[in-house]
Amino acid sequence: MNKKKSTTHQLTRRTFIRQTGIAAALAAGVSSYLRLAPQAFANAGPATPFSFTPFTRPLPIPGRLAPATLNPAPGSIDAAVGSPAVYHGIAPEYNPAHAFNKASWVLTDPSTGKPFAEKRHILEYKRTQAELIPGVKTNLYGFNGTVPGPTIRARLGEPMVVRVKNSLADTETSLHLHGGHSPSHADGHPCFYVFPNQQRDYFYPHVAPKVNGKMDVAEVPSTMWYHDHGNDVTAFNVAHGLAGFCLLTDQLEENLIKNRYLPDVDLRDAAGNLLLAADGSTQQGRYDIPMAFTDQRFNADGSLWWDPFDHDGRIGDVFTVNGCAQPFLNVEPRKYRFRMLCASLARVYQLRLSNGQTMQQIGNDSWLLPKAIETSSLYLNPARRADVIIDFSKLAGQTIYLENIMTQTNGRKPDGVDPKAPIKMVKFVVGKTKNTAFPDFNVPTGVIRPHVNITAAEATVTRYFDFNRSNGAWQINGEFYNAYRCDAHIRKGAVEKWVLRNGSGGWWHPIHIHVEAHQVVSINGKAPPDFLKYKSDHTMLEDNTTVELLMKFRTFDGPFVFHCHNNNHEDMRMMKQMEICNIETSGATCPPTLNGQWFSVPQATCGVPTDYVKSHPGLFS
Ligand SMILES: [Cu+2]
Repeated sequence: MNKKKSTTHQLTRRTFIRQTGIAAALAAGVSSYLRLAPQAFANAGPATPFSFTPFTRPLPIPGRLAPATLNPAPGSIDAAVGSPAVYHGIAPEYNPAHAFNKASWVLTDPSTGKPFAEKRHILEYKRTQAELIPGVKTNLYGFNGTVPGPTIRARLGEPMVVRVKNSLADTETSLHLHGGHSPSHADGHPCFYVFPNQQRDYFYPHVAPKVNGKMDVAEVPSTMWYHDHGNDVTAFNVAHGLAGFCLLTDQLEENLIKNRYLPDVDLRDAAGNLLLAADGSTQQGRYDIPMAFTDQRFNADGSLWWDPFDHDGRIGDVFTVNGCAQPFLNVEPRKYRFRMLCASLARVYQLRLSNGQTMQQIGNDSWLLPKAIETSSLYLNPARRADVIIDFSKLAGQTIYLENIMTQTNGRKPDGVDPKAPIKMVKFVVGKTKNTAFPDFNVPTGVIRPHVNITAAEATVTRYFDFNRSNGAWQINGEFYNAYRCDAHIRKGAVEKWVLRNGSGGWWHPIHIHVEAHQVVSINGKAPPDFLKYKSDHTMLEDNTTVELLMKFRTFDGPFVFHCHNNNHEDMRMMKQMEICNIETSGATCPPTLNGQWFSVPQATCGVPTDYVKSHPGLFS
């Protein structure tokens, strides 16, 4: 019943978009149609009609994605469109002729001395039900039925195939590994659909760009997350639960763990043996806890409140962590590592501890920082991750809270920080003793992960992107997103400077750029705060703000996107497509932009699935 209501809304919007020809209008750059979609709800929505006692339920820790046998095996079927097993075709990396043949990127497993074997998994989009609020059943979408989805455990140089099944009857999906350095076909391009009742293999090589023939330790991600990225429907799908963590280690981070600079990412006994779950998956380490924050709003029947015509950005009035409204967490009096993720669509958080003590931020977005930053509060906007150490060692027997002091009443931007109006997010109940079988850890005072600075002098191309609003929807450089248009044709190997500008006085846009980390150089002409000086996979573009950033494009060619990660803005077309061309030779000429015609290029050349648009000419019309 609940889902029916939500689904009806969604279908209404999608049907509305298609039946009214909005997609065609968008493609043509026509904006007058948007008068058909007024800002029916200028405010955040009606208050959630449930009350509950907070901090009565423990923080859920997502399980790990279990290993799976894929039958038929990846690569064993021809890339036949319509194949019930692998709809969009096999990852082109299985083609020995492909430039990114997977064999050349596999690292040696230090525990066996042999190349890593390929890991295989299944992620199924399915309907599920959960009690985000105690006693209130809410129909949701969940990867493998859980909210958040199971945590993917990855290793640098260990290839992975995730067979994605779409068991949602009525929506096209696309899976994005956010903060990952992945081939185009597996990057979650919003139009590389997995259609209802179809499946598709995503190949993740889990690599970092190479320098002098070796993968660069400075580029290796730690805390990625995955979420749905389907065209038009990302906001609805993410709000309904389609998000999860992906935690990756490399030799550097494994050494940090071994030398007790960081806690173990996996659950082990005191002798160091991995403790596997019944399904064969690894489990989350004792002192390393992921926390995904969302804000939700509910209808009286328990379903999520959803306004299909809210293009401001959805703001909830119930705060959940890992799918549980205001949980508690029992901790020992010692240090913990928390991987915090803002999985909200539009809400910005400023987090602090209720006792005023500081935290050590050791990572921003996917990457560990070169040095820990001591801070009394953490800034988290949509899609941002903060990798944080909290020390409970002097708090035995006490209780403290993680609090949000940022107030926000609509999706446009936060109202501001109000230290006098904290919202308690998590209650930490500190025990009196700690388990001495497991040693303490202390973040290194020296370098955690090195950072290689990109200098402005390296940039050979400068691009300007203006983020603006047009008749209630969202544009970049005066255009709505169009999958048939290439907005930035980029030479692989190039260093580029991008200037992101938001001249509006009333809107914030967190801009996410796929495939590569970027380095923020300046915000309104000034140096960024310390935690933003290194690598990011998105940048918050506040109102009346210009951000300059540098990025290098490496490893992969093909189409990728960049967009606002206020998912409601993204769905209303604040997105652009870039194509990275495979000609690295200096002085050589890139071929003319494919202008969205990449679907007609053989997959071994362009790295994208075969023929998906050609067989579905109605997709964009
Ligand atoms: Cu935006």
